[in-house]
Amino acid sequence: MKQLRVAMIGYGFMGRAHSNAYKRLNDFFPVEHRIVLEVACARNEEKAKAFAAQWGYARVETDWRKVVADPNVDLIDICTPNDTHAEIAIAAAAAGKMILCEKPLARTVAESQPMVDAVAKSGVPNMVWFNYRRVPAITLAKQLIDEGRIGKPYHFRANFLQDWTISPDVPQGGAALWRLDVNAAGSGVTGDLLAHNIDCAMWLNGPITRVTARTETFVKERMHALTGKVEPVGIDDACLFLCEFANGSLGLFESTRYARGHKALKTFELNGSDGSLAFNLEEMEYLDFFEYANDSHLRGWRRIHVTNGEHPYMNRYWVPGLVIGYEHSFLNALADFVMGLESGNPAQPDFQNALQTQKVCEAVLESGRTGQWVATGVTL
Ligand code: SOE
Repeated sequence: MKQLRVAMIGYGFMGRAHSNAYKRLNDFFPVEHRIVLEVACARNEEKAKAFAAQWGYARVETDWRKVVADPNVDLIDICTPNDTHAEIAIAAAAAGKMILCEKPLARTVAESQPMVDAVAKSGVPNMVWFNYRRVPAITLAKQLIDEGRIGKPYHFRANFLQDWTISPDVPQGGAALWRLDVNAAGSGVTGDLLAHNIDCAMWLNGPITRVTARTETFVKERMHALTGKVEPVGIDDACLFLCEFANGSLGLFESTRYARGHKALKTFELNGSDGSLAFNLEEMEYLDFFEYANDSHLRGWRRIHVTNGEHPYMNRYWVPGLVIGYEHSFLNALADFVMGLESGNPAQPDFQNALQTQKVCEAVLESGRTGQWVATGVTL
């Protein structure tokens, strides 16, 4: 039995999602490593203490540099706002720690590349928490595509729609709303939401080569929670883009925080010569599949209830017909990471892979500014 001593940096929503995964890994997955919740780190000691007590971390720290230097820590989990990812990850790699980093990898490609270089130099295991790949229905979609059941892909379309920033009274910045502050987040829906869709899209359908985008900031000024002043909003509130994939198919993506009534409507559809696949996060236990090869009088969409033992990850959970949820996507991701350590076949997406998503995000934002098609430079 090996210990895997975890240092959690950050205590927000993602800190909770990841902590839940650490707590449950050894209950559900037969891995050799035993997770130890070693230390929770946050600048605010009271918040760190409350988080550690709630989730069962042994101790707290207020300085991430001490955590990175701590010989009793094996793995650094970066759950802090995007502007801090690079500095922490580069220091953690230099200290020889494994790194799990919340998405997106960083704010920009320029900030991400040194992170990729740092883990390459030190050779530490690393992964980015693009959790939706580990929703069993999406993993099943990947399996069906790899089995050749879709044929030649023609179209990939994806949405990620929310509505929580419509009110101009929502401030920007600070612990709760750093996602609205361009300095902390790097971008708006592109890095926060479309990054998930781009990661899944390139995993399922290969590299995105060119994009053309239209971004919009509907609320131009918001009070900044830290300064108390009304300041310009620098993030994209909405982003729509068209793209080309290296395999010749066309992509259509939309994301917004202004789709009244939608909280997290994340969907995708892939249409190929021999079939189509469709997924909707609001019904995440289902994958819809149209197979053209059936006898014509039987042709039609079928709903696969992705809960059988032979479906991805599901043999680790309950009995056929019983569902798992959002939190299990993080648990499945962690299991893949730890199994990757044990098998010597590292789990994806690692930093190098997540850099490719960052490149697409950056090309999308550039196109939003210039109105031109932009090549992504993705190398997968
Ligand atoms: C934003 O509301 C958010 O929490 C993202 O930051 C997550 O990555 C996404 O999965 C759900 O929405």
